[in-house]
Amino acid sequence: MSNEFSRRNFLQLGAVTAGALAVGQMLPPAVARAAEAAGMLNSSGDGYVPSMCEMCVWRCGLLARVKDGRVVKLEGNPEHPHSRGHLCVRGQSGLFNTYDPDRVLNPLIRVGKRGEGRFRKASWDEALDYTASRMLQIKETYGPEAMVFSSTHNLSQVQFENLLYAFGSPNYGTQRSLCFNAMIVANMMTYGMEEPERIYDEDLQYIILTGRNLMEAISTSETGELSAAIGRGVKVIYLDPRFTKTAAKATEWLPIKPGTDLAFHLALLHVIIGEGLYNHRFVDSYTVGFDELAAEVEQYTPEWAAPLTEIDADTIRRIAREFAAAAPHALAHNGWRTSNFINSFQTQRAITILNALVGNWNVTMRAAGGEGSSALGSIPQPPYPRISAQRLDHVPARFPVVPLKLGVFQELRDSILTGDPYQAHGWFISRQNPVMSLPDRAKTLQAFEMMDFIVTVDIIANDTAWFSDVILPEASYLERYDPLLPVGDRAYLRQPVIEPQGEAKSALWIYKQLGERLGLGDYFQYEDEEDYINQQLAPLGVTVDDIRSKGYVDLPPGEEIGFEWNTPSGKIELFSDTLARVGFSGVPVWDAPPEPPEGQFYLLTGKVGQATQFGTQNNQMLHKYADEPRLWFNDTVAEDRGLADGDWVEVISEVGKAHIRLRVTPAIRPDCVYLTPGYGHLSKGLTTAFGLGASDSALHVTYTDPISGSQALSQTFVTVRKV
Ligand SMILES: Nc1nc2c(c(=O)[nH]1)N[C@H]1C(S)=C(S)[C@@H](COP(=O)(O)OP(=O)(O)OC[C@H]3O[C@@H](n4cnc5c(=O)[nH]c(N)nc54)[C@H](O)[C@@H]3O)O[C@H]1N2
Ligand SMILES: Nc1nc2c(c(=O)[nH]1)N[C@H]1C(S)=C(S)[C@@H](COP(=O)(O)OP(=O)(O)OC[C@H]3O[C@@H](n4cnc5c(=O)[nH]c(N)nc54)[C@H](O)[C@@H]3O)O[C@H]1N2
Ligand code: SF4
Ligand SMILES: [Mo]
Repeated sequence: MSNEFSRRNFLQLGAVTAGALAVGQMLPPAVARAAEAAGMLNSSGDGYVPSMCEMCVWRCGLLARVKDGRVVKLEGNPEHPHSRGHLCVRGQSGLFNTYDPDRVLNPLIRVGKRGEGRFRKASWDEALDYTASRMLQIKETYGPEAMVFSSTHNLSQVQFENLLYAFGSPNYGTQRSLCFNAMIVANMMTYGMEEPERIYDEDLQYIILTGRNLMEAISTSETGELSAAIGRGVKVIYLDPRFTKTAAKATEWLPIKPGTDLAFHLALLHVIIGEGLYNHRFVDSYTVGFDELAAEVEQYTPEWAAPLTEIDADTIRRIAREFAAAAPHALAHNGWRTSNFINSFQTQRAITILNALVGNWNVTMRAAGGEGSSALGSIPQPPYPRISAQRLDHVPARFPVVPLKLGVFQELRDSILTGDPYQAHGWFISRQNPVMSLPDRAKTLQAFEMMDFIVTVDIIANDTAWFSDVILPEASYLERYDPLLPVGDRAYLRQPVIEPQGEAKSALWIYKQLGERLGLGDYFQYEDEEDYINQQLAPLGVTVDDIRSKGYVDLPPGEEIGFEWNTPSGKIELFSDTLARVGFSGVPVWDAPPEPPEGQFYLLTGKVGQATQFGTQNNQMLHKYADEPRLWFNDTVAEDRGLADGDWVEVISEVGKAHIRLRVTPAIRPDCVYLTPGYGHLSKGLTTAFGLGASDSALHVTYTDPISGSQALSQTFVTVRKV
């Protein structure tokens, strides 16, 4: 990364505070005791230990090479279906997260003002006693619902949820509404299941990727499958207003106008139905509502969609015919982070229905195989207290078809500010950086201001921890155990490759200790992490010591259960009565997204291969690989406006400003700009990342799809001016 960002000044500034946070760097390494006892490491700490990556939520299997008690290399475990012997660049860099000089290695209690970054070290006893007493104070004064909990998907989340449900709060914010609510709710309404499994087999011929940038927004196994498919000559149609690395590998890149993917897919449905190209047998046997769908899409001709999408009608018609001809060996990909516009649910519905119409089911898609988790033991616990308080995210009251599990996190944040239907007073956060990941950062910080107490569990002083009252340091994924992860017919183990540095502890330990102090000890009936895993393994007749060196245990084959569409009609619902009954259209309909006013641009976001979200920019190895974050700006527009590559500009939205340099490029539509997410950190405790780039979260206006509760990230419009 470029040094042009006078980082040095920031480093000096940050040194007092950030330096005080970390204490354990260069601690003498302690050989992981259990790995040594199992013979995987010798007494001087040399060997290999199998475990799982945690640099993103995909959790590939890894083999950690340990030398002199330090991790020196991470490799993909060939025995794990998510990695198949490979780790992506983030996975390979994971040891730099563990050995980050900015790691927080002691519990910290805030001493300065919020956001000032002044903390003092505390013992675990003090930090946990203090946290529990503040949480109990809030519970006694305002009720348990006044404590908000939030966390992003992780292996110990089951115990995080245990803590919050036992505490009695209905208020739980997860990344889901920031990420994939639209896709999940669309699949639920259509198929009665969350997400089908995609099959990239030898016969696959045709893929439509709608903003699914698999070459940069990586899931090692699926990215590998797509690469192999491309190698076999599979035709890939890729829709994205940006020319991404996936666009570069695709057969055709369609720089669609943002927010109009719905029009594109409605027109595909029009052609496929109008020309009778659908799979009649499949539609007759497995779907309901074909007539209603056909009546609705009759109006959505390719000629109608062309001016909206800026893709010509002949191209749309040709793609519809090619897709139908390739079916059932064709796949319309649902995408992952599908939260672009308030019409994202309708877009997702149109995509799911497209797959059903041509009968791709069981060929390129199948019901996600039930993981053999039911074969694992669970930890005994009493029933949870009944919760009568409404949820601050207004699910289900304002979002009748959003499952409780998904929720609407950005709405929860907004209700903290409005106090509707009641005022929240405390926030418990784990493995999440909502200060950066929620849209409109200033609003999130205002919500923090309303809090009497904030506690964050993290491995570094991320931006959220920086504004917290207590930071509880988790041991990194190479230093700890987590609950077993069932994938297919095996359950995989995360185990310590090295002993935790400093005073860092596993989340399993932290939640139990806190639970006991909150009077909820009965909900945490495990002695320690190994006992937890042994209780999970008990029905299989093995212990953690038996599975360490392989890193997994085989699960008994699950009972063959016939698959049924879990919808009210028991069929694929092209028309959904559930939607119609709560006042939404039962079939997908065109819903025009707002467009930027004259002179403004769509602000696009999107992952880069070298970073995960808002949590890895401080990793010193990834930092070396990362491009300097700049604002992508169309070359012809730049010329018109007299702007040049490298110019500093001010980007202004309705809610925030950013100061950033331009990357002038033909790789983006003239009406869009793009900013890499994950930069512009506020925490000076991140000495590598602080001072780099600008935050798109500070610019994002909060818009929510009224059906799925997904945030709408491409719906923010900005002006750009030279400074
Ligand atoms: N390296 C890396 N890999 C990751 C992650 C990471 O942080 N880093 N995160 C993981 C997670 S949590 C997720 S959810 C997935 C996300 O994976 P993807 O769903 O692929 O998501 P993004 O990269 O966020 O966005 C994809 C593209 O959408 C485009 N886009 C924006 N608006 C529109 C629009 O209106 N129409 C169309 N067609 N395209 C549009 C953007 O230009 C961007 O290139 O990636 C996962 N994999
Ligand atoms: N502007 C913008 N906003 C977005 C997106 C975008 O592309 N652009 N993407 C959206 C998407 S798809 C998602 S999924 C969300 C993600 O939103 P978040 O989940 O809030 O973001 P992350 O950066 O993944 O936060 C993970 C946090 O976990 C910490 N961490 C890492 N390892 C450990 C560990 O072992 N233990 C603990 N306790 N903590 C650990 C990291 O330091 C980091 O602070 O953001 C959404 N928001
Ligand atoms: S995709 Fe990369 S970062 Fe994510 S778990 Fe796999 S190796 Fe780790
Ligand atoms: Mo995500």
